[in-house]
Amino acid sequence: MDTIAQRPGKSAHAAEPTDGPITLDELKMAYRCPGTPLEALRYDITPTGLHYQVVHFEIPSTNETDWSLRIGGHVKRPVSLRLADLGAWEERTQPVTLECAGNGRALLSPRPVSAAWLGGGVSTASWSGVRLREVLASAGPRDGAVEVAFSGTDEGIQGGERQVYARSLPLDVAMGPDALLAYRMNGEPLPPQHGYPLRLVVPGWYGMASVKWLDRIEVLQRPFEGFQNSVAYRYQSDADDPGWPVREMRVKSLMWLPSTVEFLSERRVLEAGPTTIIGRAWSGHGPVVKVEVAVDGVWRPARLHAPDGHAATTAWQSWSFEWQADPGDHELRCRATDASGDIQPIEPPWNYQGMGNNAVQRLQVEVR
Ligand SMILES: Nc1nc2c(c(=O)[nH]1)N[C@H]1C(S)=C(S)[C@@H](COP(=O)(O)O)O[C@H]1N2
Ligand SMILES: [Mo]
Repeated sequence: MDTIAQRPGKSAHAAEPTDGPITLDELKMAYRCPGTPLEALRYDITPTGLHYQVVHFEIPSTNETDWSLRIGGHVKRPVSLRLADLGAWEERTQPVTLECAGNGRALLSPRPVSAAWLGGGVSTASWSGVRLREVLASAGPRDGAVEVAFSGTDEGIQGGERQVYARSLPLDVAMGPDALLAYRMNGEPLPPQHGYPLRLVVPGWYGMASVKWLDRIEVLQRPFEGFQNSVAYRYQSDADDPGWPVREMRVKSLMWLPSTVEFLSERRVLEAGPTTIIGRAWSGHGPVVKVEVAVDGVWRPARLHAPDGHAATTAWQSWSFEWQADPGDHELRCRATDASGDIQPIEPPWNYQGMGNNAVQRLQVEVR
């Protein structure tokens, strides 16, 4: 198990959780980290410009001519690779659902002060690149290796600590079949905001693991103690609790339905009659096995669609629910269950940094 000690006196969030109004700092973070609009759930693969985005500091001006990927640490042969060198390995393309671990944070009470996500911090892209394990194997991790650390070219200050954005993975995950070193997103070179020229993509894990603007990989003999592992991204009960590391995505689902949306309030209005609610469901703990929809508190099974030509373990699954909408105000909710038996909670699970909120979505609609 991960036993990284939390650093005394350091906190990932600059302010205490609050029930007060959204602050100017949170508004700045919201522009830096835009979410996917709910109606983009119509797409199995989120169009690139609608994919949510997280940038901790600033988008670095990485330039492909100066860039290289260095792999070192506890390896037999340290290597340095240019983008063209990755052509030596077989290219793979796979759809991967990424969700920010802070998604849903602003729905918590009190609200941890950071990126004030509602529900839009989740999207699916088709990523192309080479398998991380094949590239790592060429450097040859030595006996005694336990973790692999990845760092980007972006640098900033968080918790008073100057740092480059860096995260680690346990060796078995890094050497697993799914992790990709990706150089294309939806068939195009990575856009600047999504990690150009190369990023890590770790299916099943919350988004913080998928390091963008990747230029360094280090194989380690002991657990990594970088800020983003040992201070940020932990399930903590309070500022002094070392907590537990945030890892795989908790089971979750979202829904959308055709309706007329009111400016500002996003209140939804639709005509009485048959209507199809559509949605997506995902989990980092095995495929989703069941989705249910509640209309005014009565749960009924939704239809879970077969994965669209891809493995249900790396990307979300689509589902639908036929609803006979009768006039009146209604509350719709949806919840998913995964293969491990985990089911979404009705009430948000609270923790100090607002991580992993997978509570059921609620949608208010007025049927006329
Ligand atoms: N180098 C670097 N990688 C990063 C981040 C970052 O700020 N810097 N943010 C992480 C977080 S918290 C998330 S949720 C995902 C988001 O990926 P996206 O912006 O491509 O959607 O990138 C991750 N990789
Ligand atoms: Mo994130």
